[in-house]
Amino acid sequence: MASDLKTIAEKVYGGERLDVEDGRALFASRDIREIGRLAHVVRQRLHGDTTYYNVNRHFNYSNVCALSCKFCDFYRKKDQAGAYEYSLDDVRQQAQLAMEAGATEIHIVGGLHPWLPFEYYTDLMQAVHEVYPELHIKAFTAVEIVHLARISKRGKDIDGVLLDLKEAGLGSLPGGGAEVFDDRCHDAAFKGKIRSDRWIDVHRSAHRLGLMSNATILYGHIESHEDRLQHLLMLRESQDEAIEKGYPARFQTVIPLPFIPGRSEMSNLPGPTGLDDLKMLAISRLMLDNLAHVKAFWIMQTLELAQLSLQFGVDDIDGTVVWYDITKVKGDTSTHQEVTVNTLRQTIYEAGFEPVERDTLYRRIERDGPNWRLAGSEMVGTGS
Ligand code: V47
Repeated sequence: MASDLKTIAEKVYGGERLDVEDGRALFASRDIREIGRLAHVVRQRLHGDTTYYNVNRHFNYSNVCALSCKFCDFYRKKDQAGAYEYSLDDVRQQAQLAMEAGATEIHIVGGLHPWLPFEYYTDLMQAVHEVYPELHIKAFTAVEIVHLARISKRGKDIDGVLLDLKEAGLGSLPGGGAEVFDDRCHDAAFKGKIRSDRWIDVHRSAHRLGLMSNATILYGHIESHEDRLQHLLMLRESQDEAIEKGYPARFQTVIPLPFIPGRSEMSNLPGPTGLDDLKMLAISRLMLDNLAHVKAFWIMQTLELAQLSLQFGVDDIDGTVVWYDITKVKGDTSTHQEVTVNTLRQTIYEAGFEPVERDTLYRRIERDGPNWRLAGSEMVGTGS
């Protein structure tokens, strides 16, 4: 029997898991207020008024990519205008800047570079770690990890790659590269990328090896509501497995990413509307009962919508970011996309919530300018 929002509300109040029919009913419903209200019930139960942000940096080591995904506006082919790859000295400089600013996290991803050797990636981790050991390195999507396994001369498997990176300083995996798990979408928009089973395999390995990770879904392009729902259910199933098997790590956060047409090959598509953004965030909160956090990535959803989304199930609006090269909103071509801590806090306060600075693992941070510490421990004296 098809579900309606009344049945779903009863389940939400009773703390019961929503099933696939409930998910279909949520996507089919036009009652955005009720969907938002229910997601808010779950969010309040889990986090009260707490809303997380962090002081972070993004670093894209290279935009050169062997793939040519149609939705992607970031990749360049080698020798194409605008193609770049950063040296280890550039990386050290980034780590130094992150240290001076008192960042707690650096998020490092790049294209599938055709000739950089495996050692570049471990050296990259080590370079950051040597300059600023307190900085949490969240790096490499599952797609990059599979690429590293392919290029490693000694034929490393996924576990081997993750262990080497971990030893070199890797702290956790970001959620990128998942796109939409559906095969039809895969073949039409990101053929050549790993499929859903491989993406989940990599995260399973990370969780087994004690590396926390995040999960994304790229929505608002050629996928259907059913594709979005199946994607969320696959993530939920994978998290169930991590919990049941007692893996030391799991998915922390889901980050629904709205498709930004930019100058991609799919720039003829409009991308999702604000209403769709709110609905997607709220449904993610409702369906993913075993993931602790839902993040609106303000770079993509905009800070204005991220603020509103706090009433729609979201408890995290990401961080200060500073430089971001993968998507640019408002037709801008600059990679400088930064908000200050004051703006993030003000945005959260104004929406009626309590801003809490977190580290990558959602531990509270106490801060005095660029100097910070995990709540209750020694101050990290990083600022200049
Ligand atoms: O993997 C690429 C997506 C992802 C476009 O784990 C696009 O904390 C929209 O994963 N429009 C990278 N999205 C971003 C990402 C992320 C961001 C913030 C936090 C975390 C985290 C992860 O961006 C890519 C891809 O799925 N992407 N092109 C586009 N045109």
